[in-house]
Amino acid sequence: MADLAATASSVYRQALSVIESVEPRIAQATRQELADQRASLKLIASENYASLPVLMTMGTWLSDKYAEGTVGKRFYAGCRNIDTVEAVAAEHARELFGAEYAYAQPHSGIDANLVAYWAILAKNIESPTLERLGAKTVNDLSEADWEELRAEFGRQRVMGMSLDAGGHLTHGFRHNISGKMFQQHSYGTDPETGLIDYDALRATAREFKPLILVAGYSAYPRRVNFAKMREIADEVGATLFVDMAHFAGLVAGKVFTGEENPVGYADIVATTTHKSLRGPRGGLLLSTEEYAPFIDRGCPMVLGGPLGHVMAAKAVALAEARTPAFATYAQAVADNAQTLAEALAARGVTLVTGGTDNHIVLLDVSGFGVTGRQAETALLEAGIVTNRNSVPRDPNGAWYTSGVRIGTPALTSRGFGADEFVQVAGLIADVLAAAEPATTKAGTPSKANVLLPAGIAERTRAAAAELLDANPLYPGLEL
Ligand code: DSN
Repeated sequence: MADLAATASSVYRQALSVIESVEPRIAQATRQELADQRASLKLIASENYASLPVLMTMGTWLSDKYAEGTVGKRFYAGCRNIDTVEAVAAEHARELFGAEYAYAQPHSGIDANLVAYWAILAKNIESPTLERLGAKTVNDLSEADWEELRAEFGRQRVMGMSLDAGGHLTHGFRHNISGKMFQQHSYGTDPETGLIDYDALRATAREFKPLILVAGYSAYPRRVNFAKMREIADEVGATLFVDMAHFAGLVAGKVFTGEENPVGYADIVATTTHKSLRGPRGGLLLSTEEYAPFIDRGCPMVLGGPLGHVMAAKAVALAEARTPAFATYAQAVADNAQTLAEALAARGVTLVTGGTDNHIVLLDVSGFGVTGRQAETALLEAGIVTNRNSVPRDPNGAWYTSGVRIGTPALTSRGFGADEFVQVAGLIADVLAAAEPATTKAGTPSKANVLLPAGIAERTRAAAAELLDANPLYPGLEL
């Protein structure tokens, strides 16, 4: 659309002036956020820039409607338009991913994962128990049977990738609800290669016998073989649940195909819609027909009323993801990650697993004498936005860490290609080489505070600005 930027400029200018008349600080923060995003090298692997049509779709009165339940079966009257919105989002999701069933309601990735877990518990634990006791619903259970069923939920097991190996909090981490509602055991990565060792994983699964085997990651820079995961799940009688929040865009864009595409192997696949998929903040579930009725209980069992305006934006983003342009984008995300990794390695930066074959590059910064937290701060001062992250078996724990996670989805959306990512790698390496731990009051090296020699932050910002100006964010959008 040729005049999209002009239309958006006019729409947002007017919208911000209306907001300003009610609460000027919010209008100001909104303007400032655009300025900040435009002026920094956004390398957070889980962030992106949604399109203007996606952003515009979120700012409407679809937000005002309650619609608990599912399409055509709501607990509120007057839901016909939300029914349309949800059905269109689900249709695009099914067709894009080739899934039997799609559920567009989860408000976030954690919500999506919780719905998946309760759907698995409902299908595999609650349903057979009700059948055995001749009960139709849990309302028909005696108090004693109800207590026993609740205890049975607490005896179930989940096995996912450990946080320090790249798994997500919701994959059974003890400080997350998933680690408290399930007995959990995690699998890590091979200490030499940093890769998933499927034989070791199989041996652990055989011993632990989880109800749910979780595959997927937040900080693992490699592809997963879902056919092998399925084989292992089948061998131990587990349900295979895949969290593809990070790499959904690479699945949608057909960069991950065959055994690297979880749809068709997993019983349930969860994703967020805002990372590599480049949609609005939110969650989405895909499943086999078998799991559909259990997932449909998501709201109100786990979720509050669906966000009509966000489901609408998911539908728009999923429609975008079905275009050839999105496939080109997804391939560029993966190609750019390779380039970035190679350029960093050439500058002597240690990479977990030695490189990448997805959109994530995980730097082990310990060789520079700083913690992940110090590296994150130094890079931010220089206008490079990243996030610190544990590396496998991290001696600095999850707060300070020894790693920095970076990713290519956002800058690829701005139009960065190989040349730009080589330059970005150089800027990162220069900042890391210059960073030094500050000294604590006790005279020891700090794990938190970092020093950068004069001028380096300014020089890096200036070099970044050239790259950013040449690849503007929302070109033509003027507030
Ligand atoms: N916060 C997301 C990420 O950064 O990967 C996961 O929840």
